[in-house]
Amino acid sequence: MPKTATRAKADAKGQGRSGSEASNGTAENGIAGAIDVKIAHEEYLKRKRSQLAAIKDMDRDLLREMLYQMVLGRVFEQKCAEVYRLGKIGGFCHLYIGQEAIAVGSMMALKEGDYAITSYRDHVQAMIAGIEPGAVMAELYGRATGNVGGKGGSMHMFSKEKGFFGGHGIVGGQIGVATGMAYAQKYKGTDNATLCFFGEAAVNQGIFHESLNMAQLWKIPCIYICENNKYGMGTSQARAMSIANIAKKAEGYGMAGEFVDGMDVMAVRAATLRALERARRDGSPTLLEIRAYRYMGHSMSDPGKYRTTEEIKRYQERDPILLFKDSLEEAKVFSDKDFAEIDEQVRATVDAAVKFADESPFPDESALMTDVFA
Ligand SMILES: Cc1ncc(C[n+]2csc(CCOP(=O)(O)OP(=O)(O)O)c2C)c(N)n1
Ligand SMILES: [Mg+2]
Repeated sequence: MPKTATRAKADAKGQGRSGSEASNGTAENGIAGAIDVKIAHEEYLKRKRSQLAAIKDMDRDLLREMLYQMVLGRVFEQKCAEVYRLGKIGGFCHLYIGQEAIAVGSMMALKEGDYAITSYRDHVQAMIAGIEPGAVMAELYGRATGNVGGKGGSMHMFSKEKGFFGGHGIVGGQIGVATGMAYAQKYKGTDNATLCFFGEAAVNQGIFHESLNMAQLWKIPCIYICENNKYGMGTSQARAMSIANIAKKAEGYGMAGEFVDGMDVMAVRAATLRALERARRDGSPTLLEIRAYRYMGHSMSDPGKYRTTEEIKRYQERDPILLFKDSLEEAKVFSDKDFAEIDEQVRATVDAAVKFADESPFPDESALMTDVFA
């Protein structure tokens, strides 16, 4: 994508209030509407100004790692799509392309002892947690060297050692588990917290409401991150939810709630740090509604008939990686040469991951009944 594309346009109403408190539903609700180019451009500039201000106080190495992880997530998953089409990956495969700023901005604000847990759209979160890209790719291939021995596949990355507790296939299931994880952190007297990622469609599940109620009542240090990518499979949020503004739902539990621009990695980081501060102080939970957009289908088998290519393009034009690069360049933190180096490092890592998966054996027959608990 050309670098200049992000300069020209941004999103329509309701998407550009980076880091602002939840407001009452002027936000667009998953449906492509008419774009006022002037407003869109102003919003883009505002987003960039806020990124430039945030970048100023940041450590250069950390900024590089954030960009590296975003690019790694993007390129790794583009490769997943490619090898899936070649038949090397079987079963489900849900890609995260377009949403990278959410995982990077939030997880890279964590400290030792904090936890993360997510849905089936889990490859990028797993790598940020520290699971090797080769182990993630080998898991997708169903190989014995995979992250969970080739038995979980795409949806079930997991590492207790890295504080990454999956990878869950039941929509909303991880919300209850996360609440228990954060309860344990408090019970043990730590000042750690748990990040719980889930999609906007999971908000309609009972477990969301039961968990938030309990977390606020008992002051459980869980940060509920709703990744609002506008669709639950092929159903837009507008067709499935009575209100547009999910962050507002926090008010029903007396909980802090914040709307966050998920195309702006620095806004995600800032909101997560605010939530972590609350959690570490006295265990107070937070609901963050972070809006972004998934460029690919729900999974690799999605024919995508429920949205137009124009709608997808509109979001690609305000891509979070291009915006971040633009800001880093303008702030003179990195040059084209640095970007090229990062790209090269990422390509080498992804190529090595694929080679590792390709050359790894399938699990031995003798492992068929091990780790089976049902
Ligand atoms: C309890 C349950 N109901 C239905 C499904 C089938 N299902 C899988 S993903 C999905 C949509 C979830 O969308 P969302 O929560 O917005 O997350 P996204 O896929 O957009 O990341 C559905 C309905 C499921 N896995 N679990
Ligand atoms: Mg969704």
